[in-house]
Amino acid sequence: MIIYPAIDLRNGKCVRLQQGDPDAETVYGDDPAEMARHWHSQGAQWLHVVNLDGALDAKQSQIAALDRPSNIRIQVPGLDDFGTGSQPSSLPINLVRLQQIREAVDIPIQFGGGLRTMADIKLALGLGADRVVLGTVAVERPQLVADAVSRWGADRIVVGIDARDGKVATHGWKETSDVDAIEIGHQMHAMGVRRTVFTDIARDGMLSGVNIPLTTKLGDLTDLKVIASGGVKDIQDISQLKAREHYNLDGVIVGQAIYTKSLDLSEAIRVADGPLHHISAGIIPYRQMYGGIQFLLLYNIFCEQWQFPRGGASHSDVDKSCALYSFRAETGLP
Ligand code: AMZ
Repeated sequence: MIIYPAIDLRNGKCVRLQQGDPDAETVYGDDPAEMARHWHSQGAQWLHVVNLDGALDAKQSQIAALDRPSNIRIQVPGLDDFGTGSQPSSLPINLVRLQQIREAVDIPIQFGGGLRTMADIKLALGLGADRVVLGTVAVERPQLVADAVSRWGADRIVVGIDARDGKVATHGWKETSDVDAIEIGHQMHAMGVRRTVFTDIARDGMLSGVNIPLTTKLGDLTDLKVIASGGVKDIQDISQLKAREHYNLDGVIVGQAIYTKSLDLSEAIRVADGPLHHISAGIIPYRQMYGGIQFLLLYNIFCEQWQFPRGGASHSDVDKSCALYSFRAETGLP
């Protein structure tokens, strides 16, 4: 499991928001490249960088005060054919920060926020992002995500599923769609996506613990690799996620917890780097009864615990039919 220290950028500074609220901002520094060096020195293997101004659509105010005249072309490696043939004459400040972080550290960077077109994605990759996160556009123009995966591969394109009460939020979380988080996960997997960053908005920046049920459900049901985000407080959260890595958990984003020091990044990395926990049944006690097998203990995967079998209404009921009956009654599923 990979630990991703988060560097959220607003007006070029490192900030943390609470539940994504632009008015609940704490500034943690005005040199993101220095922050990147700091997390790298603590053992970070990846960085998660968010352009909050981009996500919040505040692009117009983000033009960097570059010390070059606007008629000079910006040199972005591999971007000679940027957009329609022209190149931007100045970069939003947070994209300048991305470039500076890229120059400061040699670990991979996951970058998201405000990427709404193929040209945006190309620019972010050209400026040094190794992988980009697409949120709003996955709801509004899912085909663009599929096209991006075809062009750059599923390792470089991930979908950001930011959920408020199970529904996907967009535009810097100012809007909530009626799209279900699990449903869009299925849709994205069908379109070739293989990894998602899943954020529970209510927990983001709140140090209130990770939404483990919904995070594991997403990985389990959709087969997407899930990077958990929102609510990490301390090493217990990392251990709890690590114990559920087999639900397709690929990593976890840590923000507020490492900035407020309720979590030590190097300790988190040590726990996350440990071997995969295997949950295996081992020996299941049973006995031969009424010509069939009676299990003495059964593992309930929904409650994640061993239980005594409930038994059937008649002697001829076997454990499997009892278990199916109970499952149908409890879940309402066929
Ligand atoms: O904090 C916020 N208000 C916020 C945030 N952190 N809004 C969006 N984002 C992040 C998402 C995702 O990584 O978690 O921005 C990215 C999605 O941006 P977009 O512009 O593609 O929806």
